[in-house]
Amino acid sequence: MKMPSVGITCYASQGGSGVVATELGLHLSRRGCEVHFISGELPFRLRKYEENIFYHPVEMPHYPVFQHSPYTLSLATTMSEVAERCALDILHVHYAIPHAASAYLAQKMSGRDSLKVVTTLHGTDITLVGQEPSFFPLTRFLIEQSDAVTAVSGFLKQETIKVFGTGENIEVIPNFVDARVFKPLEDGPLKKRFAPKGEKLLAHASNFRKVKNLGVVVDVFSKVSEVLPSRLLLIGDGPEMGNVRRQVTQAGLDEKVEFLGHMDSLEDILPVADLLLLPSLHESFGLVALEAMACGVIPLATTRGGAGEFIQDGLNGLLRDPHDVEGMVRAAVNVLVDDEVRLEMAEEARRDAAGDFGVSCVVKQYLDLYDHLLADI
Ligand code: GMT
Repeated sequence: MKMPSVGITCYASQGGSGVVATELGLHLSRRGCEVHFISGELPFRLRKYEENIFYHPVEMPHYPVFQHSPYTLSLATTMSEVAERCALDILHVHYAIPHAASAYLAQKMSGRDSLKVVTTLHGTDITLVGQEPSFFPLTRFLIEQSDAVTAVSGFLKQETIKVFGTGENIEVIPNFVDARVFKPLEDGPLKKRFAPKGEKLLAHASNFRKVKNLGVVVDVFSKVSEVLPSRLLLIGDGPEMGNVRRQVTQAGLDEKVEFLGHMDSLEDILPVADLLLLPSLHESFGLVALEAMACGVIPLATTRGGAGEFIQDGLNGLLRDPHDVEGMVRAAVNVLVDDEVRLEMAEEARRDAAGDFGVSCVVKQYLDLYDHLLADI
């Protein structure tokens, strides 16, 4: 059977949707698909040569008449050129705005009905950006025009139907983690470096936007550290960083909090933690919580959104309302004081992450979707 040739477009900078798109491309290529990444910049996890992987940058002309260069149109042109030159079967775009619009144009320009467009909804493309009045009708149109739409959680599918009144056919394909890459770490020098006196390590990793509820991350840690010797690792960067730094200093936590900035290979650092804090105001999935689970790190995540579709509270992780600081502190302390409870939960977490949310299981769902679409031709 001929494996499909797939063009993948995503945001190249750090962020869950870019990670999922890139990892999907890499795993598809290892299964024999030709994968062509088409994006403004090289996706950050695509730094080394891999057979069957190609990268096509989007050229952006800069003319004085343009106040802003129209990326969406340049992307559409590159997509249609690559689709023709490389005989693509599928354009698979991650994050609806603006990628699904470019794919729609590219499909029309190619004039080929056999070129299919798959749109994967990730989160704020539906919950925030897509609902901006200036994007709302376009987002709905693109959902309806794509040959297939997937959402990373049942929550996101229901949100799409509720808000846009369309999307009954959306297929839920959850995010995934490569459990050979994200894996537990034996106690060793790295753990000693961050917890020299055997302190408990809490971590948070994100793009530091408001939705991540960083004030609560610091509040919860502050209270946990009053009860238990502990330290907090903050991984990532973004618009809320200034506020977080001020809050940490005002709370007198400078000695206990380490700012690690952007990290390309989260898998090197995440496993040193005992617990990951993700109290987002909403989170369509919360990929980092799944990655933590694969590392045997307990996720303490938000109840608002899709995290409850892979975290079972008290069994393989913890779920609390993002405003329930006291509840989060109690849950964190209960798990952290009892190594037996923590290790049992960590083992369960790793098993669940590597199973239904492991690479093989989820990549197969995408391949089945492609097969189904291409069988209709
Ligand atoms: O939608 C966003 O906020 C951006 C996006 C990203 O690129 O990080 O995050 C979303 O997609 C991730 C990958 O599917 C999910 O794990 C995140 O939960 C989701 N973010 C939100 O829903 C806030």
